[in-house]
Amino acid sequence: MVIGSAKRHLFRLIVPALSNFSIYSDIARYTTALGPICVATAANKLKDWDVEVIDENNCRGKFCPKDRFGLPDHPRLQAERPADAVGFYGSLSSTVPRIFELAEFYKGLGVRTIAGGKHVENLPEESLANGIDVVVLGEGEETIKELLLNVPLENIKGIAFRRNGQMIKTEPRPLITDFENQPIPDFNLIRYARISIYPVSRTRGCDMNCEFCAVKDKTRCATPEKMMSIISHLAETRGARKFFESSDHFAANREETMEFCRLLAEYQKRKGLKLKMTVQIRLNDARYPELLKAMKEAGIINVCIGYESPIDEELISMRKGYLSKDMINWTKIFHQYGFFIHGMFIFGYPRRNNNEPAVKISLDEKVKRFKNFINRAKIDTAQVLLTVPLVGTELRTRLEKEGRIFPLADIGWQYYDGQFPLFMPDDGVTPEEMQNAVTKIMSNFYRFHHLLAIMIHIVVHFPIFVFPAALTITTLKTRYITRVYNWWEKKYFRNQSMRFGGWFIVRNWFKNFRKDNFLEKLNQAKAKLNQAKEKLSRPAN
Ligand code: B12
Ligand code: SF4
Repeated sequence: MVIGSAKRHLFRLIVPALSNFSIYSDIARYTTALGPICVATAANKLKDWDVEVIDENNCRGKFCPKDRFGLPDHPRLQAERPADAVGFYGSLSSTVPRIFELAEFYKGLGVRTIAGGKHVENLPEESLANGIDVVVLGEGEETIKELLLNVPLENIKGIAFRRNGQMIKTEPRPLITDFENQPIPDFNLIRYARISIYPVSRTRGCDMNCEFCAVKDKTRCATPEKMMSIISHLAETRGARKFFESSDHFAANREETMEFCRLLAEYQKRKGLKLKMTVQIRLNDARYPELLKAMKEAGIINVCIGYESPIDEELISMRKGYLSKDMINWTKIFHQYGFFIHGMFIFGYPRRNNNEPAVKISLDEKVKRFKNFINRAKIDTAQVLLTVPLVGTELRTRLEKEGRIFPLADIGWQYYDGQFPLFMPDDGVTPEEMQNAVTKIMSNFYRFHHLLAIMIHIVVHFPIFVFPAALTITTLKTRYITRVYNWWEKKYFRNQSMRFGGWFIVRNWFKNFRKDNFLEKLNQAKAKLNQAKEKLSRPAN
């Protein structure tokens, strides 16, 4: 569609709803995805365009029209404020069916549809066959401006589109390296959302090369000062107090990371603010005490660490870059600095053939090793997910070659969230057994009895609050009671309440799982794989 009139235009950027199964739905109600905000901010600089972001996972209040599933009602949105172009955040495979559903709707109205993000850029032909006009390959800040300005498609770098039934991919767009000139992400563009956890990011890309990961670009970093200007802007204009640093590796470029931490600590002191930040970091960063100290002083309290597995054969297959021998020690170091650790694990990683171990590890033994490790390392909160053969990864290519991935016609993208078996496991283990193993580990970690532990702590520790409460009442200074409460909360309440909350999430997941016909689909998928295998092994006549 060509947009040539003089009227102002509307670009609507949609963050698609997570599936019913997602264990992230709760947290998604308080935050949003950073990429679409960056793209929307760039588009909003165009003279004739207005921009809005609709995050389907965080649509609150009475003004957002909702359909019978509680999702934004797009026909009504479009009637209220017709968009001339619609963009989709397509990084998470599990949300792709929702994108295609919406894309077909908007395209049917003649609205131009654009999508970007890790899934769609790795499989552009699929999107182009499902209602998307243009797929943006890589970073979208510059590309979106050219698209909305109607630059001829063949002259726009980093896109894929169809012409005469053929897919055309243009020359790759160079990666952004100059973050100084990037505008501050404008969270005012998101409509209907309530944000209490602000996503920010100082670095993009990662120099590691894990086999299962879709992040392939080399690391690039904004300066500590630039990052600080984003944080102070959000703190002062939007009252932001909690941040999620979504860089793949927070400590990439350690010196600059420490400098950023120093600036952050100094800023909070100067402004009398207490900011909370969660970061994603590598476990072996425990080797740098000066880094951990700087992070701690900056108010970083939660670290998300991709442990992946306590089993060496699996770590080698993944190319994680370290083995299990130091994992407990490194974890202890993070704990000594007072960090809460959210440990992220991948269960059932398929071995690479060239790495065949002498002794195969049984499924029960694997479950035991994961549980033992999580207990011994005293991981505060854990996420154990099944292996996901993500598009654009070497893992997917390897499993495809081995004919092990379940056909998408049966096990579709909506199941690509780490909670469903997506390929035939190693060593004759069934996919059902694999899924049960993970739910067993998760149910063992997140239990109802954590509520009892909380109640016991309240009763037992009640006396320690009496004196500070009396001091607070007599002096009218809250610091006495807050100090004791903060200490108690950290030591006795936080983890227990998270684990009790996790019990609800796991319970909910089971409820949704029972309503779904995944197991039937799995049977069909297995049968198809077996047929294909038999066909291959039959001698040609
Ligand atoms: C933060 C994060 C999360 C957060 C928040 C997710 C969110 N809503 O953003 C949380 C913790 C919830 C999360 C959860 C999961 N995540 Co995650 N996550 C990330 C991470 C580390 C950073 C995302 C980010 O902020 N990037 C920075 C921004 C600036 O870049 P961007 O998002 O890529 O956006 C740019 C371009 O893609 C493009 N673009 C994007 N959208 C659009 C739209 C338009 C119209 C245009 C023009 C351009 C455009 O322009 C943007 C600006 O340059 C990415 C890794 C990564 N580097 O992307 C993984 C990543 C997205 N997650 C991934 C996965 C697999 C998951 C999980 C399944 C858990 C897991 N196994 O790791 C769950 C998903 C749960 C579910 N139900 O499906 C994969 C997704 C791959 C895939 N095909 O699905 C990634 C790529 C990491 C990986 N291991 O490969 N994740
Ligand atoms: S899993 Fe983490 S360390 Fe490995 S390549 Fe991806 S972002 Fe980098």
